Amino acid sequence: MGKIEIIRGDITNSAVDAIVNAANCSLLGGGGVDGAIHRAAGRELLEECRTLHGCETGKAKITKGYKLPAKYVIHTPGPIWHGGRGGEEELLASCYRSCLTLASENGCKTVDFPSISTGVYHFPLDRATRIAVSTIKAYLDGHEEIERVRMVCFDERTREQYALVLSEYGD
Ligand code: AR6
Repeated sequence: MGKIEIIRGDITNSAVDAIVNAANCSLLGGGGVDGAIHRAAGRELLEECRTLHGCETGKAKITKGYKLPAKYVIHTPGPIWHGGRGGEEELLASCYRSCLTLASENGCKTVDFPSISTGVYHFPLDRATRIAVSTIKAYLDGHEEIERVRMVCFDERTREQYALVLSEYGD
């Protein structure tokens, strides 16, 4: 209970054990939160990412945080929304589970997520928020090692939607 928090902010300012990057399968940077994370972390992040040889949608890979206040960056390519019949919902849930599993394996107690896939990848926000909150909650139930997970929302519409969904759980 109460281990999930919703805040409005820029995830590049998060001083936590791990921040999550809504990446693409190349892991070589892009726009949105991915571009912001690479700019703030510096060139060494891109150099480490080049050694990872990409990542499949729904999976995740971890790097150091370099110039970021966060110790690690967990990179996950979310699904591109194509109408929902291509397994997008299960792939989005898999992103959250894969990131949290890597966080646990690397001793991370505090993890901050952006709203994966709801920007350039156009996943409908109402569906994405429900998948994010339910998947994080289910993971935390069996994993006491993670002390706090925050959804860091860049805009007010996104913050309001996550807050609404979390309130439906009574949190
Ligand atoms: N901190 C927190 N959230 C942010 C920040 C930030 N600094 N900047 C943007 N957001 P998006 P996607 C929010 O498009 O839909 C990239 O080019 C943003 O407002 O960044 O998963 C990648 O390389 C939105 O709510 O990610 C991929 O090609 C959320 O982060 C592609 O975009 C996600 O928006 C991934 O698309």
